Amino acid sequence: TVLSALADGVLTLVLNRPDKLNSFNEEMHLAFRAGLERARDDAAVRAVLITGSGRGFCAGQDLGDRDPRKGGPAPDLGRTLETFYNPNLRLIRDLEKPVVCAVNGVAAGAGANIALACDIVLAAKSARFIQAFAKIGLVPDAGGSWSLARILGEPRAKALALTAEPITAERAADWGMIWQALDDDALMPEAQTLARSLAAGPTLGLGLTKRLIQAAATNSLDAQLDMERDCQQIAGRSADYAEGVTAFLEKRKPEFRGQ
Ligand code: LHQ
Repeated sequence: TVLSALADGVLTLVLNRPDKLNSFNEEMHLAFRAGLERARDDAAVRAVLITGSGRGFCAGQDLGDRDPRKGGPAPDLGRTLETFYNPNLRLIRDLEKPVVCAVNGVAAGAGANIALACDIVLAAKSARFIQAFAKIGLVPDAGGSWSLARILGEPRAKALALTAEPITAERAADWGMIWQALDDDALMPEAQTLARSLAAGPTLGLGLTKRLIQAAATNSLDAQLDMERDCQQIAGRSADYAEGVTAFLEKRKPEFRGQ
């Protein structure tokens, strides 16, 4: 349910249930988690690229999994989030390596919010982002209530979440929800080039950069200045910093090893 391949330091994870628009069932949650854990644990992985197979990116939870017409007690969705979604969201955010998301088609519900949790999001112009939850009586999850409010502010976050209206990739880019909307056939080549170039970068420094920018949301300037000091101290001792400066002085391209 998730295709995984490592090449040029990029671990590509492809959500792969195309006939269900790559919606999540338990098996796909666990396969996605295994991919993200590999990204964390395998030093050969220096960037991650997440995308979907077929015409969709991800339609959120597989709604066929819990058919209310079959009767039985109401499901405990809090438990579903705690068991399946939240660990994966935390793995993406805590990973000290860049995560690129190539949104190749519709991203709905938790599928949209998993995309928004990634570090650099590219989307095909034909893709749509839908906070589908309101249509089925749920609340935004997979970090969406947090990321939308933070990225967009209350007016747009509330309108998207309360109406479940789709927005285009171009509008998402205009609003700062994603980095770029690209022509459909340019999406994967551009995403791969970006992921490869990040994977060839100073991984330790990039990981610390991600940590700093994420911490800024809750830090005071004072706390952030302290954190920058501490991170720069670590970065300054890295082999990649020495290589970066040496390459600059020698007027050549640096060869970073990610250390
Ligand atoms: C699907 C799905 C789907 C199953 C398309 N499930 N089959 C967390 C905690 C626990 C539980 C609940 O949820 C959550 C978080 C969430 O993510 S809640 C939000 C769940 N997602 C949605 O509500 C989106 C449902 N899907 C749609 O609204 C549409 O499919 C969209 C707008 C994404 C795409 O529309 P179309 O391009 O018109 O495609 P389609 O609707 O024809 O879908 C194609 C096929 O994929 C179709 O199957 P079929 O056998 O008829 O060809 C759909 O039934 C299936 N599919 N989403 N979430």
